[in-house]
Amino acid sequence: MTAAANPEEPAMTDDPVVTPEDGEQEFLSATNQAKSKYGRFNLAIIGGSGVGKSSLVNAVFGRDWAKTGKGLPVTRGVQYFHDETLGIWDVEGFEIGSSVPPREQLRAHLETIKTHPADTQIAVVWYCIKATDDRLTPADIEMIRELAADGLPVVLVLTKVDWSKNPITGARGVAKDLESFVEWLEEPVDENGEPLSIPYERVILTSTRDKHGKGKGHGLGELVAETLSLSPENEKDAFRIAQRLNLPWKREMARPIIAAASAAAGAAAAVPVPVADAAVLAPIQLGMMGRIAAIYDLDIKVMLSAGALAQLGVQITGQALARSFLKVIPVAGSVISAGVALSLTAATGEAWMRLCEQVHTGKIDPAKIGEAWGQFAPSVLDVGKKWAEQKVAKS
Ligand SMILES: Nc1nc2c(ncn2[C@@H]2O[C@H](COP(=O)(O)OP(=O)(O)O)[C@@H](O)[C@H]2O)c(=O)[nH]1
Ligand SMILES: [Mg+2]
Repeated sequence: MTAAANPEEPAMTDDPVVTPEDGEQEFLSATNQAKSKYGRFNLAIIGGSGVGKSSLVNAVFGRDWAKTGKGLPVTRGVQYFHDETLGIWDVEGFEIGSSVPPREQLRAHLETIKTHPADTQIAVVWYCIKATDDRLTPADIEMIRELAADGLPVVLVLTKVDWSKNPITGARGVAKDLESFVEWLEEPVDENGEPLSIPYERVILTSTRDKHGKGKGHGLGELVAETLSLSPENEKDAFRIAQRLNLPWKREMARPIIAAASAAAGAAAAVPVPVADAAVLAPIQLGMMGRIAAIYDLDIKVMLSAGALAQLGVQITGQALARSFLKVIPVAGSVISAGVALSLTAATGEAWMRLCEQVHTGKIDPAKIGEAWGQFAPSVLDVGKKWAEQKVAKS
């Protein structure tokens, strides 16, 4: 169909205002800026070999470092595993039979860690004990005091908890021994019944699987909530990004980014833009998408290797969508007004956020993100909804 055959159809142009390479650049620099703004979250996990430290990291952060063994051996009993968004200090707890007292041993480890760069410094500590141990040793108590003396917030994590289900009420419960251990931990006393001060912030019972090696685990949601609340203010976003259990936190971070980009798109179309020039919105939309990708900690390199990003940039220029939208909603006119630009961007941001979620949770292969976008890309209906929402908001 030519423009002449359909005079109402705005003139088409095949010259993209934004080339795929520009789009890719826009996306990547937004991602990189976001990543460096949020930084890396560093957690120390202390506990004997086999207590389940690696399993916890895997369950909460979705990193399988234990198997790859790509940690940096820092000193005997201390390893540092890291990627862009997460650093784990894996500390093997007290070596039985060591001639150095536990407190001094840990002191030495902490001093070594302090010689490392600022972006590797510990935010929170998970001190791990097997739930079946059902007591804290004097060495544990000394080490927890040493950590707190350094100003580090300590969560006492009981691992490998074996929950049983009451067959009648369905309530989850733990063995009597563990129950009394937890009671003691809530208000520890010495052998004379005198109160003991052991400066952990919270006790959390966890498991990463059931005793048959199955299931998703328990107590992990509580563990991430507590870790977030103990994290220093300027490291909370880094934690929200590094963890993989709580998706609503990520949405809470993404939504203001979508709102800001939508407003920027509206401003860019303050003087209405012909549909053919819809690509002026592309840099705004791609920047928004890059920032959202950072929140979901998506592996940009994997996405790039598939050439998917360049392809996306073309799909997202929004021309086709704008054109179809304007056709069904004639009152919008034949140009992209501020309201239409805003609606297009809001719908695109929302769709991209949902796609990122699917990739993040492993439901979509990052290498296939280009194909998947076809299913997630906002429809005329989605744009219409956003358009109606902002009409209502205005009136
Ligand atoms: N039943 C049960 N086994 C677990 C749990 N967490 C870890 N394990 C098992 O305990 C062993 C040691 O776990 P790992 O995470 O490697 O411990 P790490 O040495 O502290 O890093 C592995 O065989 C895990 O499968 C759990 O919550 N329940
Ligand atoms: Mg391990």
